[in-house]
Amino acid sequence: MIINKSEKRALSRSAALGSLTNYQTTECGLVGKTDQELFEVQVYSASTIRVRITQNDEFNELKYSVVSQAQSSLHQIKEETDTITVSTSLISLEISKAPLRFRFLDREGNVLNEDDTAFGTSWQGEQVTTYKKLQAEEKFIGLGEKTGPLNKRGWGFQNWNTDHFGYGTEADPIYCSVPFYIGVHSGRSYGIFLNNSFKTHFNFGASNNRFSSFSADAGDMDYFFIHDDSVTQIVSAYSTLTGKMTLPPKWSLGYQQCRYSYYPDKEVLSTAQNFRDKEIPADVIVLDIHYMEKYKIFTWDGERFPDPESMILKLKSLGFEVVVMCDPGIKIEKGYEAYENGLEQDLFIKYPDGTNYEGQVWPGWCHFPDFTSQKARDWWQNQLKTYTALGIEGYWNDMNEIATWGQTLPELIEFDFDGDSASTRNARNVYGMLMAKSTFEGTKENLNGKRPFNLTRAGFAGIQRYAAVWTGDNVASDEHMLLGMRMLNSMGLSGIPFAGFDTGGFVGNATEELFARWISMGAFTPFFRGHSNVNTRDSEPWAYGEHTEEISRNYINLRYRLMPYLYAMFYEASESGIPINRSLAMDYTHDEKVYDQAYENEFLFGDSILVAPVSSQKVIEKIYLPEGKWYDLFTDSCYEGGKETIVECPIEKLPVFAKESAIIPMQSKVSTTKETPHEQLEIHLYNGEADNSFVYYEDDGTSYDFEGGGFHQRTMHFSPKQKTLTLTQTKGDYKSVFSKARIYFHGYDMKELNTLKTGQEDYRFIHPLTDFDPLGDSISDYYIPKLPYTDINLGINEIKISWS
Ligand code: NBV
Repeated sequence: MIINKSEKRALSRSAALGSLTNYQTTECGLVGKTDQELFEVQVYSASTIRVRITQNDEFNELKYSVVSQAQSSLHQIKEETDTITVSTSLISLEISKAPLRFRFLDREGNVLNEDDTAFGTSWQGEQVTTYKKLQAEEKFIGLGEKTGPLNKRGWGFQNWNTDHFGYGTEADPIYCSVPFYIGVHSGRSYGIFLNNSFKTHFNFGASNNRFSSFSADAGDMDYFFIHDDSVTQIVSAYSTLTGKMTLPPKWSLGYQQCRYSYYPDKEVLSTAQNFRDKEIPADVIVLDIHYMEKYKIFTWDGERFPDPESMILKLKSLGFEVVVMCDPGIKIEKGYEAYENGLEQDLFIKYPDGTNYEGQVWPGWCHFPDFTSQKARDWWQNQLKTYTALGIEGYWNDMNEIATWGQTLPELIEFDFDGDSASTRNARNVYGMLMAKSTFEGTKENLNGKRPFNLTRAGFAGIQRYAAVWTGDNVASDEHMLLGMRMLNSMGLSGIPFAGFDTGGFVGNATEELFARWISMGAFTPFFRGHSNVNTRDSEPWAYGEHTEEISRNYINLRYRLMPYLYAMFYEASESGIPINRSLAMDYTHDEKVYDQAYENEFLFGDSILVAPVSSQKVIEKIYLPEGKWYDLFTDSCYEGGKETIVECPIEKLPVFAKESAIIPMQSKVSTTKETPHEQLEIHLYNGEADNSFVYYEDDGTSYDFEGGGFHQRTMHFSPKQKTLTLTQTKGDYKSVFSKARIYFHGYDMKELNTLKTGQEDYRFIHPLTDFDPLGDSISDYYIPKLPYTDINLGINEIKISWS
């Protein structure tokens, strides 16, 4: 009996992509057909090729993630009997004709990634999956905000934005979905971004030893394949595809203090005042849901906050900015302005019969604005004026998965999807991102040229264009603290540079040691905020006793002193997409040790500082330093890398190292990012063999003037062979706050630098905790003895320092 193809499909449980019937070349690639499917290959850049396959007559185009365009004249096409090859200068995509399968090779002809020959791309009902042959020793990293290990080989994940209070260290899915991962094998790497907002599934050789796969519950198979020489370049190419973070206000890089919730206004003010009295730097106080009247967004609780305007002014005079909680649920209540107005303008999400959906959340039964429509986004912007008019410049988008009691937003709810109409099935994963977009673009417009700070819990690929992302309701435990580090590193690998966690843990109570360790690590994360749940113990830096307070002060001070370095890293991230927190898998991709569960949490904070997260229980720990020389940031002891090393890590001392040849600009102590530091910039130069460059960047930190040239930029170049440090002529017309610099030489023999001065004082990155230090006499180990230095005047012209 002969069974034709459609009968076969009906009978079989899974049907794979058929054979090529015809194709034609296009400007950017080619488009072709099989009996039942339509497919297209488009070149986006030498490193990025898109493949899409559909069983429909045309492709559907998801509007929300990809911001770049396919390019012509970057590729060549060659047809042979069994194959068609589309190649760029970096990738060859070999397409076999019968059956239609895709194989990606590098320019030397090595296989990077190939379809499983039998399954290729297959359908089971509406669900579409692409199966890729597992390569020998293949590792999988990235995939955004995911729990589990750094190397996700053997694990499976789903993307379906979900509110997950106190999620477990292996829970999945949680709040934010980024369907982008990086595969590593045979000394090479590649990235795959699945451009589909339905619920998606990733299998990295979980429960099988044959394939890795990625699926979407419906819609097209639409993926971008990225390959370049390094993981860093792949992440950068992904950020070209899905967009870059714009520079946030500098104050948002300072320490942010949050609590669910500070109220009344007196408590808010006294918390802010405490930071100043205790000389602990901070920039932000966050107002969680209790500032609202009965949790109704755009209102204030009149008893707790009778005069928000004057409270905000007082906070500003103390050097604090305010961030306010924004929940999407609009309470159904007669007379409530946002409700009445939203109803009138008909902008809430709906059931198919046209009635507005009602879901229960903090304020009670609510409607939800349809952020997938321009009309609702405009409305939201207008509503936000109530905050911007008060001088509020920081916004926090929460519960935007959408979270409702019961956590099961019905799948039949309808969304505008910017004119394309969609149901919960394809709108849920992008809803949070579009709320964040609306808040960001709206407040940016309302603030007339000032940069808003925007934070979100839910997001999708591209969220970095609109908001920082934090990892939601984590738990006060050592495992969660270390998991948090891995999650931020994974988010960095997935295009989200501005990421953070609730320092100290949200659910449950931290111990003194846990808080101390967590805040030390938090100082080395892009978004640095302490936060904790209602009904937990107080969790400010001073709430855990004097010793922990001192440790907190030390590391927060260090964070502020590192601001010139950190701000330059933010600038770099906004330009190239390279994250601030970099898993060691970025720079040391093919070093097996990096994936070892004992070392997988380690990361580089910017170019040159390595942080080894350690639990709060440990006073001594084995860490791994990759190849090269590493200097203990606090003692200057030099370690040879490429091996495991035992280090002391009493609770006062987090293992932090400067990389050889590092150039680390720092400033004097300040209590907020707004305070002008001492006019003398510190430039810390570490001895090493490799040449190194650092792009120094400064601007006013608050406006968008940098877009029109209002910045100050110069490259610092260190040549160990020539024994020179060169500061190029400056670019841009912003005047630096630093008129002088002192260059400190680390790891140099004093004699070698006899042309320079010898330090008169001991140089310290952190303050020794004299009264408390358990190491007693060995305290001197925790600061650097004497450093040679030289002073220079900074101007706009090139400066060259040389030593003999
Ligand atoms: O607004 C209250 C909390 C907030 O503090 C937390 O950071 C969010 O992740 N919010 C969730 C709502 C409910 C938490 C149980």
